[in-house]
Amino acid sequence: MVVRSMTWLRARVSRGWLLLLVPAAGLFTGCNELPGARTDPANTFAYGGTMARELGDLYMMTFWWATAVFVVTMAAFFLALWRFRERPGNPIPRQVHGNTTFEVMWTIAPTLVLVIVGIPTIQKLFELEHPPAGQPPLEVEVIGHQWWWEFRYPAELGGFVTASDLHVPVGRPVQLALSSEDVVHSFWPPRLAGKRDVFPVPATTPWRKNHMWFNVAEPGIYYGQCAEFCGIQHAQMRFFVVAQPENEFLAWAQRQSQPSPNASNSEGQAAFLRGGCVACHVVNTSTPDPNQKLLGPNLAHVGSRLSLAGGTLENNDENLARWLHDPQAVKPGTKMVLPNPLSEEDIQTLVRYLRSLQ
Ligand code: HEC
Ligand SMILES: [Cu+2]
Repeated sequence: MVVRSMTWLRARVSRGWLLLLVPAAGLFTGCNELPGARTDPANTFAYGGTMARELGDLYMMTFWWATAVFVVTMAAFFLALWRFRERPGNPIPRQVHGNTTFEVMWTIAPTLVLVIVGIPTIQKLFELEHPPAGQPPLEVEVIGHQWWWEFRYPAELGGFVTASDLHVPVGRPVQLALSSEDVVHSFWPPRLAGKRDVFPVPATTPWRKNHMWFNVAEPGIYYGQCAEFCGIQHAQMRFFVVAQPENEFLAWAQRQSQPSPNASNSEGQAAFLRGGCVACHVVNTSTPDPNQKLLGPNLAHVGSRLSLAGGTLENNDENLARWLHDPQAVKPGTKMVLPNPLSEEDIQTLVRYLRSLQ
């Protein structure tokens, strides 16, 4: 079998057409306008802002150097295969093992390539460490939980808390401080920035808090995902960056910082108490006490969110009822464990109540 395929390969190689495949393969893999390039929400080449573009440029620069190395090496390889192929009566070619000139050449050449790729990479690392000066960034605390993301907005905006939806103003840099409430996660908005590991940060090691910044050029919804395997529902630990014009963003922040008009609905509150939801949730727009560790998202404006349970479900009445009926069936392993199953009536009351928290 092996012998047969070697004969097959040799027959083709000697025709030389394999040489053509090499640059062709390079062109195809380097192409960033493949079908769907602009619509795939996780396409890192559909740059959403400055950070994404800078990282993309760096990647493409490395990619083209790697392609050049590949083409040159493969060309030399196939040339040697062809030039020194076995022919009847040919003597064994002169052996160049231990040739000093070659040894020096193939030590210097890769070193040069590494230096050429390395210098701009390290330069960029330092340059991209901080958001561009000039505009004060929006600072948001990001907290990873198994399996949802929490976002805490700064005191100037009201110090409110959201889950899964990270609203940001278009054009302004966003500076995130990342920490985890449990295991190691990784924050990744593919069209906006790279991945950043998110560690548990005890008070004794505050330097473990990681940071990330990006800006968004166009209004829209940008998909995000936890990129570190963090347990059974790792894949359902998503988020959405909702980029809005500054005035819309400020109006949204204003609404989030005030209690929803329906928050004090007594029927809803009673069902919330009866269901034991208060063990893990608050419906609260005031700045959270950093020492208060809640297992579940703050539900103050849950009705206004795009999704439920870390992007598992679209946020609508039907899905919320499904979630309250049996969270474990929707997202097996979720930390939302109800003390008692809810009555059909309480589910309906809670759906009405929570969905009205806009
Ligand atoms: C043992 C803790 C716990 C209890 C009790 C609990 N929850 Fe949860 N809840 C969670 C956790 C954890 C999540 C996040 C689940 C995930 O995405 O994996 C969650 C998510 C939710 C969400 C989705 C919120 C969002 O922004 O994605 C809603 C709505 C919700 N719970 C409502 C309730 C209601 C109503 C009750 C009471 C009947 C309740 N929960 C009881 C822990 C709890
Ligand atoms: Cu995670």
